[in-house]
Amino acid sequence: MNRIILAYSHHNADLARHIDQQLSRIGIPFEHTSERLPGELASHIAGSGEPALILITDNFLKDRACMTGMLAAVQAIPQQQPLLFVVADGVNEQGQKVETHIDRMVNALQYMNFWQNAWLDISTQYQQAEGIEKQVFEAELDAVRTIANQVGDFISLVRERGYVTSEQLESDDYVIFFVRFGLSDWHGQYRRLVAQSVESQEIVEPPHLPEMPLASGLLAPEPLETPELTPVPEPVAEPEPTPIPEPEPLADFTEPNGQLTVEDTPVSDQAAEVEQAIRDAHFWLDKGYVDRGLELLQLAAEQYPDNERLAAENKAVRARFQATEQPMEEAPVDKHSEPATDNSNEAKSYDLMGDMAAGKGDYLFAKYCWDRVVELDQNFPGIYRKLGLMTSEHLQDYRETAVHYLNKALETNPLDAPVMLALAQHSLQNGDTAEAKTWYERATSVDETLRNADNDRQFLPIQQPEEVPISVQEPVQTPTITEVPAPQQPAEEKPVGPLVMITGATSGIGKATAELFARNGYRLIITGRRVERLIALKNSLESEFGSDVLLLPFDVRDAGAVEAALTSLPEAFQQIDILVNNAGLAKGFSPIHEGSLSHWDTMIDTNVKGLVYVSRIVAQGMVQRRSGHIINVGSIAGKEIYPNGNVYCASKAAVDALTRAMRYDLFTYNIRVSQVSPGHVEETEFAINRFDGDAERAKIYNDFQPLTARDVADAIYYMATRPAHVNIQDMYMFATQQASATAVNRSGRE
Ligand code: NDP
Ligand code: 8X3
Repeated sequence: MNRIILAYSHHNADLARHIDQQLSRIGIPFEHTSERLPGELASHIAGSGEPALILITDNFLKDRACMTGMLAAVQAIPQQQPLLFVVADGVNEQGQKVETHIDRMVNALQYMNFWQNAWLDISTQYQQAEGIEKQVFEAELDAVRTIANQVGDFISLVRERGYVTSEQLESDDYVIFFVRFGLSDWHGQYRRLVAQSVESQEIVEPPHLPEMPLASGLLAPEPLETPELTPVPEPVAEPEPTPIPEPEPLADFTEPNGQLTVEDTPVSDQAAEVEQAIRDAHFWLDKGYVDRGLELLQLAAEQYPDNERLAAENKAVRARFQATEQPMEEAPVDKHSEPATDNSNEAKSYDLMGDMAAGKGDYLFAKYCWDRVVELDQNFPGIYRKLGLMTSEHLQDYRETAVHYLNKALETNPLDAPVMLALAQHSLQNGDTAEAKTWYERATSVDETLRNADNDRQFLPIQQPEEVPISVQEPVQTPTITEVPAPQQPAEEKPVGPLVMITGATSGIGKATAELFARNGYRLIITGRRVERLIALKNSLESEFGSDVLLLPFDVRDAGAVEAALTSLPEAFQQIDILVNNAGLAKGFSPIHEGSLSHWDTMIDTNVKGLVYVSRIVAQGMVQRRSGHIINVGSIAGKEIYPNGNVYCASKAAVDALTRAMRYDLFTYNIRVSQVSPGHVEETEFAINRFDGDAERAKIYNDFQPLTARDVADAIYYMATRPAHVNIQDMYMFATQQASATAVNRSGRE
């Protein structure tokens, strides 16, 4: 039979020997390999074509010799080739146990930081070195940077391919091992052998193992020596034969894709992980890296949304740190925290690291480094500009982020022509030629040298050929044939339109509604949590329709934030004529006994409480002025229920009831209250949010034509533009192919 490569860091040789001793009882032949020179371990694993068991420990993940080339080596192992990752405790220099965790991506962060710090150490030496020594350090920097870049991906890969902990490996007499390496039939024998050797303390002959199931095309193994048996004590008097229980049928540990199934985290493990996450977060918070600490808590909260300890900690930490009103990145002034100069040195090092990475064309890593600079010092000179220009040019997948950086750069220098030119390019890529033209003109008004034929062709819309006047022989009172369009009113003379505020304007129905009102001359307050989206929408509404737009980012669930935003509006935006309560969402699709508390809280807090927090304040001004219109975005889910819709339906039923109740409260003040209740609507992020980002499950509109966001915007606009004496109570609307919440004609788009 073949061998199995047993790969590990030399620090963990004891554990490797232990596994070997246990399994070699039935002749499993392991070939041990641990790191020597950087990359050797990786090339051994990749080049052998043998099944492999890799011990992932803290030592392994922090060892340059182990990690060099490891990502590529594991990527090169074909899916069908047996591979088992075993995550086990590492050891420190004092021989004490060091736990290894990779079950959350937060854990990967720890290793990414480890390697970045290693990089920083070497970069300090590099800066001081000269001549040949400098070259040596440069090579070192490259190698360490590559690992820093890859360690996160490596951990993701291990998680994707499946792993077990060392305890899981040993449980039930190594059943997972036998299953993973295609030796299920032999587990019973192994079990009997273990039982016998425990009972009788006798040497038991190992059974003959079959050929290992290897991927086809792999080399035949060398003949193997019979493995040595574990030395056993002197034979003792023959014991009573004990009946050996028949092995139970093996559990199926493999999923269709061949990955190991690791069971849901048991409650006790969860508690330990939660404690670890809280400790990690405090580590950063105490050092003054508030945003990183909060991020760790947030990630943990996403993983364990129902964990009360975590929720309480999250709340307490946020209250403590966010109440200081310091910028998130600012370190609290604390005599234990690192002095400010440390931050600025670290920022400089990351900046340098980013420069080097960009110089070598490693743009993702450059972005990562410069993002860290921003984290350390938002005012680091030129950092947003560098990020914006580099991301625009080289990282197509980060276009929205690039626009955010560029806008931040303009905050520091509003006359930065190359930045404006880059924004023009983005507008063009978004299909917004009018906006592209505006940016181009702004850029060239600052720096004329940017104007050239290529740029003109790109950014200036093709001039329509002027109409050639028809020369008429007898030019007398001929009636005009073509209708002359009404002269455009110059922008500054445009009448000030009514003011409409739309919550949740960053996507879907809210965004379409904002565009429709802007197109028709309304002034707008657009709200939502995603600031970059609001900036982009404001820019496009301003350049396309010359609209007057105020962006007002806040979370509707946060009563304090709602109040703060709405009671400090600039004077020109204080008199809201129309409020469209649109912000809302569905989370989850489970029967009541399986629903998630956090999903329910999110829906009730957003769809119901958020709507009333906003309405309460806006309605106060309307009541004073005795005019206004509130339009709530309800849903057919508020009119009828459907299986698994429970809390979402309830929240929209609440919107339905509130619309009618608000009407009673407000009609004597001459205020209109309406609702739109749509069925399925596409061009929204509704489904992807409901299914927590699962794009497959979110494909619910493929086989019929639902309403579009614009259809709902039309309905809202229609209600808003009826004569003042008309109050449309509700528009209950479906796509033609949908007759009720559950009756959808999914026979294809008509
Ligand atoms: P989208 O997900 O595209 O839009 C939801 C909007 O709500 C986003 O702009 C989002 O902004 C905002 N929002 C969500 N949570 C908050 C929050 N806590 N604070 C502030 N804003 C928030 O979906 P839709 O356009 O479909 O959804 C709009 C409304 O339409 C919702 O009320 C939904 O229930 C309703 N609806 C949707 C239907 C559909 O099939 N799509 C059908 C019937 C009704 P950000 O994330 O930036 O904060
Ligand atoms: C959204 C429509 O049917 O998914 O409110 O609930 S539905």
